[in-house]
Amino acid sequence: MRAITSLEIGMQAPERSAVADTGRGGRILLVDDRQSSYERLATILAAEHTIDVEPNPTEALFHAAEGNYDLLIVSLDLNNFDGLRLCSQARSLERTRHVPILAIADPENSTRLLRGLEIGVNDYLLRPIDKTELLARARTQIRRRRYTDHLRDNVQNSIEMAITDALTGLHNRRYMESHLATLAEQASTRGKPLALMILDIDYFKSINDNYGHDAGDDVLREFAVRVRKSIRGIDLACRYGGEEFVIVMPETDLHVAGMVAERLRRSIAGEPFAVHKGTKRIEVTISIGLTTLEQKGEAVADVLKRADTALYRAKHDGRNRVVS
Ligand code: GH3
Ligand code: MG
Ligand code: MG
Ligand code: MG
Repeated sequence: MRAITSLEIGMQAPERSAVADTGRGGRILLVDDRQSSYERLATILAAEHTIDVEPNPTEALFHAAEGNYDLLIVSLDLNNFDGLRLCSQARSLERTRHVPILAIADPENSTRLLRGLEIGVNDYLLRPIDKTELLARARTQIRRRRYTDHLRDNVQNSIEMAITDALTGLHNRRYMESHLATLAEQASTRGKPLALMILDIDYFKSINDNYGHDAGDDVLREFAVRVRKSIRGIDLACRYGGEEFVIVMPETDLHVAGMVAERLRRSIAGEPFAVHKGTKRIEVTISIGLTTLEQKGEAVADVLKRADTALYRAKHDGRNRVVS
């Protein structure tokens, strides 16, 4: 076997992940317009991967973006087309940005390879291609691709967990507090109204006491489902405390917010909640304290306090009602 001719650049080698990944079973797009070349490469790679061949470089980018590939192998010796341009386009497109590229070139094109490395080609091979080396390099890139995807997913999950309430799937209090100030500021600068309501389940403690904590959890989950159905995409709903929720409604005045609150109250009181896997149904009501941003630049703490005072009155006046 001849000496390995190419360098590896790009990210640091991934740490060994918990589940060993062989780098096999990848999806590869091979962009090469020389039949003798791509037939041989495809045959070699097909032993370990699923491989699509695209001889037309102008079509290749489209396929690369649509195909969810683990690796692009691009010949830089294409007829009438600059394989490097394809590589750089793949690097700039959102859908292909993270897909590794393995370039293949004739030895006389090796200066173009250097240019390729500069624009983000991850690895390269010079012709004639050694079978073992091609397979090894493809596996390495595919492993790395999967590992970085896995890291990216983990980061995404951590972010979501940090802002989401695990029981209900609504936003948590921390997220609401960090966003409420922004929403209030936007409302102030745009001269738009902003409504805020605090919702509290009535006698929730007795639901727990009478039917058990699991039944209480079922009620909280179902409550969140009904809340989601009653609000718009731009509204912000969060679990503020145990059985207390906050909904923030941008561009909504007191009159409209009052109708939303009333509809929500009825959607809770009007349909009993199934608990214990549907074997039991219990009546639930909520009380709602509603307010709006009163003046430009008003502190959000004051808005929350006013909603809380209204909620207190709703409780005091007999529960299962909206007070503003
Ligand atoms: P009120 O009508 O005045 O709001 O009465 P309440 O019983 O709803 O109010 P209280 O604040 O006394 O009780 C709230 C209860 O919510 C107490 C607590 O154990 C329960 N709780 C808080 N978080 C959870 C949870 O995640 N799951 C369950 N099942 N119960 C919870
Ligand atoms: Mg209470
Ligand atoms: Mg309560
Ligand atoms: Mg409460």
